[in-house]
Amino acid sequence: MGGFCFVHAADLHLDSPFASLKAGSPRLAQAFIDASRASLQALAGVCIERGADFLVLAGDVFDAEQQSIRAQFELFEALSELARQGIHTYIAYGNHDALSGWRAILDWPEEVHFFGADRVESYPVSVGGEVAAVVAGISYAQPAVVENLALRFRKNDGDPFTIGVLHSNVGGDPAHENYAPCTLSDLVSTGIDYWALGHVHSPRVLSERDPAIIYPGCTQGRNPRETGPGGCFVVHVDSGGRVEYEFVPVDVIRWHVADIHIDGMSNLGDLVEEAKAEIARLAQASDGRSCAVRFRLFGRGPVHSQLAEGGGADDLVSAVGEDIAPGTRFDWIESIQDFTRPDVDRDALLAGGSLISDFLSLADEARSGPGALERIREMLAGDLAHPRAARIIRDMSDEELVALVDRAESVGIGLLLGEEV
Ligand SMILES: [Mn+2]
Repeated sequence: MGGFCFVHAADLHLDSPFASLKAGSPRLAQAFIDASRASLQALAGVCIERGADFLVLAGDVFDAEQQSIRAQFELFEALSELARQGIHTYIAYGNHDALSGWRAILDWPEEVHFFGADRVESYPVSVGGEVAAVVAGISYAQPAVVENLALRFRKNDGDPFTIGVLHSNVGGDPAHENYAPCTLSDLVSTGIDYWALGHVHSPRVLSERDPAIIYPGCTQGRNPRETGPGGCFVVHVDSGGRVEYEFVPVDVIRWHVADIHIDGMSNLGDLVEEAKAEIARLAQASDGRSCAVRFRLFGRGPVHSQLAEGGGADDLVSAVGEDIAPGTRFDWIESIQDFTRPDVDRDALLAGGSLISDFLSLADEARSGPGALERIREMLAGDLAHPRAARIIRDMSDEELVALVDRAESVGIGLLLGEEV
């Protein structure tokens, strides 16, 4: 068997509607739609430049079961170009693009292979006239697959190097829907040599080798929860079956969440300056890509009340960010979230023995650990009649809940001191 190279990507979500962005600015939404197409083209470019023999896409290529015509043609164009270069593509569908959905294009190049949903299908891959590998995979028939599909895979003695393509929640990650759930040992026990997974939206290597088990993450982040580089894995397999791989970014707009502490700042000008400096750092770290940034403000000082008087933190967005011009690089501020606290001597208030000191002790207790935070979470969620609002509280991380307690403390101090907050 000769050596070969392939590229592994997943969760392209090509026809994401960016509905929440559209409401703010149609130009911004267009910039993100352009970015999803450009990152697909960059992915195809990586396949060609790295001399890949084939491309593997592990589900959620499309965002919607009823895939948009635009996105289908973009994929058709990109994969047809790869086909002309002799590069085959193997696609398994996931929860967002299950086979039950509608398809506009039926006549794909013969180099593009879609896995069915009835059973694990295997394609032999020839390199230099010899079968170098087998690509095995299965698609979702319906969006919500609860079966452990990993158990259907099997590499037999004497089979060549085998790549398993599957959209799956491995190890019951609570941050993702629990579709086609399986365990790490389910994957290992199949004998498959490389697991090309999809579903988790950040790059994650679950097992380095024997077998390699990898989530490549999404190719282009869509919201502030999808921060950091989006890209694919370029995988080299040598003639002895030894695997080497490298993460290669293909994202066009990169998401960041940046925290700024106002302690020691005397006015809003300092804050704007710091935010601009932070954007410059993020832009540098993003290698010339456009940046979408969410700022979170923390700390205590005079800037807190200036923010309130000045119309709130969101008023700063235009002072810090810039307009989006189509086709050019930009730094866009998604939001500025204010978790700052009033400029008071908290230690003196806590020691004061008044109602305020009792209030501050309660706030300290609320932040004292996961158990205390869980009680707060349940109390808040239980008080909310609207099920969706209750779910938002229940889904909050400990960090977000602490930020909420900080904010409540800040408002409480202001009210107890008779300040306008
Ligand atoms: Mn996905």
